[in-house]
Amino acid sequence: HSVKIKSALVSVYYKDRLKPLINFLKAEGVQFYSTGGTQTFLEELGANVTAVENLTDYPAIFGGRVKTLHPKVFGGILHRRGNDSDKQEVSKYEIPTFDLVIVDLYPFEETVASGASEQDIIEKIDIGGISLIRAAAKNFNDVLIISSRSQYTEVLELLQSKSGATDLEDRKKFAAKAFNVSSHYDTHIFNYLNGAAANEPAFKQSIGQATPLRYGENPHQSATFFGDLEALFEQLNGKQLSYNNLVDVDAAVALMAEFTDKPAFAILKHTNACGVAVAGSPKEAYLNALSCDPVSAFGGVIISNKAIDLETAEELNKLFFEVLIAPEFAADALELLKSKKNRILLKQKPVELSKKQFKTLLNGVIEQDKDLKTETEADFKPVTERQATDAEKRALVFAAKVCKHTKSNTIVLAKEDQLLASGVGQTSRVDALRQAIEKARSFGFDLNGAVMASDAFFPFPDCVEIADQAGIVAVVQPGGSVKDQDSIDYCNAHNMAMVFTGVRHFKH
Ligand code: 93A
Repeated sequence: HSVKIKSALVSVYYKDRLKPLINFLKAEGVQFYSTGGTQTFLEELGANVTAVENLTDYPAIFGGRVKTLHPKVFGGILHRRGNDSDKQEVSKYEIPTFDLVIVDLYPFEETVASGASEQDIIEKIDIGGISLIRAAAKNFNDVLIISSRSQYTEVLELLQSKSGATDLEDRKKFAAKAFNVSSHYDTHIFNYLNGAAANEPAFKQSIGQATPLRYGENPHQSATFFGDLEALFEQLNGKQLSYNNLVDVDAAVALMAEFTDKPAFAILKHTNACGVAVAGSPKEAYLNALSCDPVSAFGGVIISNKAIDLETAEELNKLFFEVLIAPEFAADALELLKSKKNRILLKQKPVELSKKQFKTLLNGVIEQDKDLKTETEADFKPVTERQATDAEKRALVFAAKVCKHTKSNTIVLAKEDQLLASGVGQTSRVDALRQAIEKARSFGFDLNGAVMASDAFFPFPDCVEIADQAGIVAVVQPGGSVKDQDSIDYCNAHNMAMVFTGVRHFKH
């Protein structure tokens, strides 16, 4: 049966993102009940709110440890709407009726991860909130439960489509999600108290809430995302991220983490950069990144390490792209970029990412540390007679950073602070180099004076030879081949500078 929402009990830890949903419910004339901090937030939005304390005639006590744990609150959730004796008790004890319960639990897991003291961690074991979730989920026959901030957008869309009402099927679906939330929550508490968190594989720890995706890598593949995207990004515009978007966003964020200083832009397609540049301003960085390969940039995922200002937004607005990620968007820039409804705009939060990565294979999972090693000029070991100039060294550092985030085998060609071209995912390094040279030329780049980075050593001197013939003057590579000397000899005979890093960066 359909239930039109007339009243809602709201108690949430993270308040941001709740605004659109509250505004909708407010317009539907919903009466709100709420706990302290949430009440203040709702009142600021102009909602009509009754404090839980006024409902129960009881203050929050013991520093908030007991605030919603009261028969009037739980009775308001759990009474059976169609049951005559329940109805009598409801009127006898003056119990309200809640059609909707919204809870976002104390962040237990995050508090553990932050290295907080045991006392702080224990205070983050949510008791009232988890009970509200369980109660409302149990009574899905009459009540809709929203058990995490990650569900707000989905619920808003649902309620909008049904004029503020829900069907039994919807409520049951959200009840199942609620027990997913509560069971994960308790598992984390168990792990913490059991001292097991440290030994647990990262892939098990990271399995967060499940969000169904429209489809996987291709439309015939079904897919689910496990995790909390909203902890990392605030989505300011656009449709739900697809499987491929998520993969590219992950690659973009990892690449851009290499560029923290001057304004930088990267454009990615299928996890590889087709444009990267560092410059004096975001606009310049964007235009330089775009000029690398404006053909591939179409439909790409773009990332900036600085706020998007209006002049940059005006340039971006000319391109069809899927996703734009930035730490901040100026109000006027955001307004302009929002003109395309499907464009995904993500404001990246300054949250640390997991240092582990894993994938399935052979019916198992492999887990490894992420490749977080970045070479600087100090790591360069000169191996040729001619030393790289300062400008060449800067370009080599830049090229090595991009190379590290490009699929193997790869060769990356760069000049100063701009990617010229790369050869990606080739079965031989020579093929990667040839692809890069040809690609750079096809976009009108002059390779004279350019530098090259290789993700792994050169087994033969053929790469430096081809590079030299194309005009490339400096090379960075890990070294370590039995035939290193052949490549070094070739460089010495042709006035090329080469440095070794000793660090291989395969990426598959
Ligand atoms: O300490 S609690 O377990 N005791 C409670 O009775 C209780 N009721 C709701 N924490 C409780 N909550 C939690 O408070 C909610 O899960 C939510 O995370 C938070 C909202 O508090 P406020 O509205 O004061 O910011």
